[in-house]
Amino acid sequence: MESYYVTTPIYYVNDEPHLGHMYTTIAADVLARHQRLSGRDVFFLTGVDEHGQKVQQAAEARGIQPIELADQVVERYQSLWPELEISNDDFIRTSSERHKAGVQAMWRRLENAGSIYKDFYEDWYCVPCEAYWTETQLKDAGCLESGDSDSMHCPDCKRAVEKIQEESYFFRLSAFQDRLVEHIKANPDFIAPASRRNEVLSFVESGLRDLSISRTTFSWGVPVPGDEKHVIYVWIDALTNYLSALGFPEQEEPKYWPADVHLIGKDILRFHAVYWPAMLMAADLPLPKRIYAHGWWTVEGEKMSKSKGNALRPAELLEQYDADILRYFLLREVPFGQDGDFSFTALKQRYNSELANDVGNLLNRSLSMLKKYRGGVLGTVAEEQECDRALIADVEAMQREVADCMDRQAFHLALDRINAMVRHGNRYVEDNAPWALAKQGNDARLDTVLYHLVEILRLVALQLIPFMPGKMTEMLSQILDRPVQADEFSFSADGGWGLLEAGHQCRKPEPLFPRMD
Ligand code: ME8
Repeated sequence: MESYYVTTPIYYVNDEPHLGHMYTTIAADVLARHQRLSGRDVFFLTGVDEHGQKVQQAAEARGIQPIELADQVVERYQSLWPELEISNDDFIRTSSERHKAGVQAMWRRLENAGSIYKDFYEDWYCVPCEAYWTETQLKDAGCLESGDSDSMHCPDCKRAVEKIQEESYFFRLSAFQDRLVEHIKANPDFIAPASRRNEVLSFVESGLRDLSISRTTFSWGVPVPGDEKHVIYVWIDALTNYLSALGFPEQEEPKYWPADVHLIGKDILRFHAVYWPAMLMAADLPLPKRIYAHGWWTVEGEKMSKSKGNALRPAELLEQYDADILRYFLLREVPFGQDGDFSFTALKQRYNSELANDVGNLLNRSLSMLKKYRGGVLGTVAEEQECDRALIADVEAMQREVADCMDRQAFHLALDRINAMVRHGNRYVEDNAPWALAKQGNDARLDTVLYHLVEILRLVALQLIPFMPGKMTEMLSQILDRPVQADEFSFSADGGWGLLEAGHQCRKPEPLFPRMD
């Protein structure tokens, strides 16, 4: 069986999960579920990033040990994911022994390859981003507050950077510049979307400097093997999670490696698309097939921030909305890769027009008519007309096109395509007017039309399972008249047209997406 490995970033434990973390994880879950339905052997990984100066400082501010803070926040993530129907196969913590072993083995491999040397780092550091900046980079980016080089800020997060001066190990990043450029050029799908690929390419082409990869002025991290006063740079530590979770270094060539896709936000593109591939090249390990950097959410037009107190907390959202509705909205509202704005008005509009009026209505009216005119029992299909054949052709085209969209992580287009199918279904109802057929006593045609409607609904629900696993199992239970599990289906076994048999009983419909006022 072909394997498929999808990852999310591992989230920092300095703060609680919010809408942004939820977004990437839902997107990864939708991919994982779609690939499982496609018959792939999927490994879906998420987890938390516990080390580094930022987490240490957050713990100090609360007067607790970093591991205590990590334990508290990990609990938040681990209880949230099931509520959002996240079907991850593993959850990695960077404080775990299996991970530390992976990081130290990675260090040794880089060292043995001659890619690490000791020197002195004297430049700037952004703690919130856990990123190094040179004075020249900061000046070029206009990041001087008050024109005084003692008060610089980070070009990415705009917060104050600090000057550090300490002995440090360095990774020979500069040695990989040409190979990186070559790899990115030779593999157009390696970094997505295309705008991000161009951004990375010009960053790499403008010249890479060696990277400081250890710190000595705090201790919360994985010690450098053989020189324990240094802790390994938190990004070297964190990126290695994608391998340590698979059993590296015990597994030299872990089963699911290389990853099919690392889903990340655009904020951490450089770490994933420059540092990580260079590390893997140095360690002589295969590179991930794809890195997809999605866009940034604002809330009601504003940047989410602690100080504004507007960071949307998943627990509060879940009190108001079903997980499936949130999953649908987040992936439908914004083309994956672009920035987006979360607004409650937009959520309600999309819900009412696409879920209540379109899918919900098609389900409800079809099963109601089946119940009313046929006691809920499907009849045999008489001779098919042109409009019936067009409907079937459209379903088959939808299945192919959705698969293609999902291979490109174009979630919004996949949903758009499924919705077009649903609208076709609703037009088919209007065009064939089953109520008139019933009145005329045209049983043969009535049975044919009702059969086509129920088959459409079944095949639409199958495509929507990855997006709304809860609602779609309810929908399929109504159609199949039995309790079902989201993971019992597959596209190959269940995706064909005409699998429902004459005589099959459907349930009386229960509203799946009642209108929101
Ligand atoms: O960066 N919009 O962790 P982190 C969209 N530990 N996505 C958002 C978002 C927003 N407003 N806010 C956060 C780290 N995200 C590192 C990663 S990986 C080896 C180490 C999502 O807790 C998005 O996926 O800061 C972003 O990349 C990630 O959360 C950053 O999470």
